[in-house]
Amino acid sequence: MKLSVPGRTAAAAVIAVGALLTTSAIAGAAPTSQASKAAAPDISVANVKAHLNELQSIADANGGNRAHGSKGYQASLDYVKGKLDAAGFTTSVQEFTSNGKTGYNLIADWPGGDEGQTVMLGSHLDSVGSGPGINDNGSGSAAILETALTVAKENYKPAKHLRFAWWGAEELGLVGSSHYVDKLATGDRSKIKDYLNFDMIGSPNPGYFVYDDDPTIEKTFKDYFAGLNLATEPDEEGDGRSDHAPFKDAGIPVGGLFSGADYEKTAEQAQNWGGTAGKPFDPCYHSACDKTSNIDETALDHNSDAIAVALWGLSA
Ligand code: DTR
Ligand code: ZN
Ligand code: ZN
Repeated sequence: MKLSVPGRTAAAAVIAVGALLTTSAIAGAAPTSQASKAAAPDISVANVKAHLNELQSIADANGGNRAHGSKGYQASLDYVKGKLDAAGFTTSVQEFTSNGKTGYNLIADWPGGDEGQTVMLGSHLDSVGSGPGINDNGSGSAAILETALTVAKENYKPAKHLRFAWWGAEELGLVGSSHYVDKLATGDRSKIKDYLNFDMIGSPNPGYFVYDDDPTIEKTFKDYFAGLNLATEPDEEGDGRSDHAPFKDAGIPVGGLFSGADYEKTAEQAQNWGGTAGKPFDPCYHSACDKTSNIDETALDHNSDAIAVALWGLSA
């Protein structure tokens, strides 16, 4: 169920101003107007990378991956949960079965806000079996973890309720996120006003793709990147290919960001974004080389900050 237009319009206005001020804040200028209270803080890319280093170490210590049903996945979930518990989130672990193995979703609620108007962010935490999955999808998982920790550090108290999720078994076919949506009580589906998905946001030959599903969420992100003078393209390849799909199928407004996978960057895209034309956005997609060296820091930084701008703007 969508918010009424006025609410959406107001949210869009707050977001646009917030994005402008946030960009200036990130650029160093001091925001000066009342609207600055709505401005999102910078997300520390150094902290996001520290989470990626931890996920890399976990994979290294557990057979080289963090796949569904593995000790590496369990250790990844334990790491994220420990950080959130320490920061004051209310966490829960949801079990499911896939391919004869037990899978786990991690759900974290930030206390407060109107639960009838929940803004939810999600990323899948599992990797494929062939590698550590640092871009796919440590990048999204680490970015929303650092965003959640920044919410706590800022003691952000928005009008709406904030929920974060780390999904299991996405690589087996969106299994964890589908299980979560299937188990939602019918009345609870309409309480989720926005679901934002982040799956691969640090690709080494990056593109800047914005999901073109819900127009308000899409505008949030496009305004932010416009403030950076960065062109974006709709994520047309991604329809149905990540954890936003079950939410969209349930009628929940969805959006998100993507920096590209195994298809090749065009000459025009290289003109706009830099990087190498004729090469994949992520040459290590689903491979053993998807390690911490497989991350473009600038893309990770911009996308992490965009996540915060959208969260602050949509939840005010
Ligand atoms: N399904 C994701 C990667 C992904 C998301 N959108 C696209 C579009 C085109 C190719 C891959 C993807 C995963 O592998 O986890
Ligand atoms: Zn994948
Ligand atoms: Zn993925």
